[in-house]
Amino acid sequence: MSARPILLALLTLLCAGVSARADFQSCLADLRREAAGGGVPGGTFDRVMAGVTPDAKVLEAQAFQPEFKTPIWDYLATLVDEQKVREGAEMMRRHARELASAEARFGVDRHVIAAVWGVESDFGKVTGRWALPQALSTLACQAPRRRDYFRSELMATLQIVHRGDLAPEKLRGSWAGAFGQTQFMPSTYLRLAVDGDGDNRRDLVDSVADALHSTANYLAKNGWVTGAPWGYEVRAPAGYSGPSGRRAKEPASKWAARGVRRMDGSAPTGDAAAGLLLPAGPNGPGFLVFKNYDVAYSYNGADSYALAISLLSDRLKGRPGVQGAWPTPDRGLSRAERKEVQELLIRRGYSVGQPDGAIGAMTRAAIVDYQGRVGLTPDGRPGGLVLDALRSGR
Ligand SMILES: [Ca+2]
Repeated sequence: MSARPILLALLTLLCAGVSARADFQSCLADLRREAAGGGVPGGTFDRVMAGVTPDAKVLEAQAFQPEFKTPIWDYLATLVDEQKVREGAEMMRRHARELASAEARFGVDRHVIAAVWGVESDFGKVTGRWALPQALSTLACQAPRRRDYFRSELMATLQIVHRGDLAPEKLRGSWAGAFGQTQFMPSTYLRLAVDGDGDNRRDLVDSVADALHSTANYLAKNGWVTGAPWGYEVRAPAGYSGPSGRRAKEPASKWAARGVRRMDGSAPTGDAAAGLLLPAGPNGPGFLVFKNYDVAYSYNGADSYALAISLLSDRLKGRPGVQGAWPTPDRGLSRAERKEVQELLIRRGYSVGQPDGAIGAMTRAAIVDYQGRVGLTPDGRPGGLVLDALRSGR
């Protein structure tokens, strides 16, 4: 190959880079005009967006699709583990005053407020590392899909700063823009965040009172029924093939007629509308769920999520967790057990980084290799069978 085609190719690449940068600058100029139209002064825009460049990693995060869906038992085992229950109880003691005032003001059960806080941000400890102005402007200008959505979330972010609720350097969260101790999207923040500590500022990053009051407000605005339960665990009859799901609501007593029983063997009673949830099919645990379960669902649109909130709130009240067995021979692991898997892999010479209970690409690769060696299905999933094998010294 002569030098000429290579030079041409390089030149093309260079031009593409220059034109992408120019496109981004003109998109930013557009956003600046739109923000001004919404009352955000140019100076505020420039302060928030100072030094922002497009971030390819955000686009990678948007494109990433996990290879397999997390089974519900894995999801619940890590999210509602003993550590979360212990820390939740401690945080409820430490913030009893803020929780009591949020409960009194919005009529929402304090254990549910604490459960949302624990699941969303591990009680304020894990709130995301992406700079929102950078992530949202990249998505608003370059995402292959949903640009308009991210554009309006960026506008909301600018409003939050403009109104004096937060300083620009506090705007850190998930790649998609959820942030703070409640992991609100910026538009939700604008709509539903409230001041809980009386300083007239809505600070869901550093004020626990503001975060707890705002969570309670969110749940109240989505229809929380004061004093009502989320639901309870039940057993469906063996081989049950009738209606199920959150939306198929019937009076609780009607489920009794279909053979559904509470865990103590008694029949469900009352005429409150309930859905029968069978998250792992008819051979796994079942739950009768009421309106307040739907309210938890509204926070994040998934049964796994709403169940985690509901079950954690039960555990924080001192009630037991799930009694029925999940239909799998390979149980899910808590964060402490996942950390143990990592430590035992390290002892066998694998490199998995710092053992922290968070399963990344390195740990997954190590598990695949180890599973292959001991004759387990090499799927990279950290489950009970892998832990048992490691503990037994294989
Ligand atoms: Ca405040």
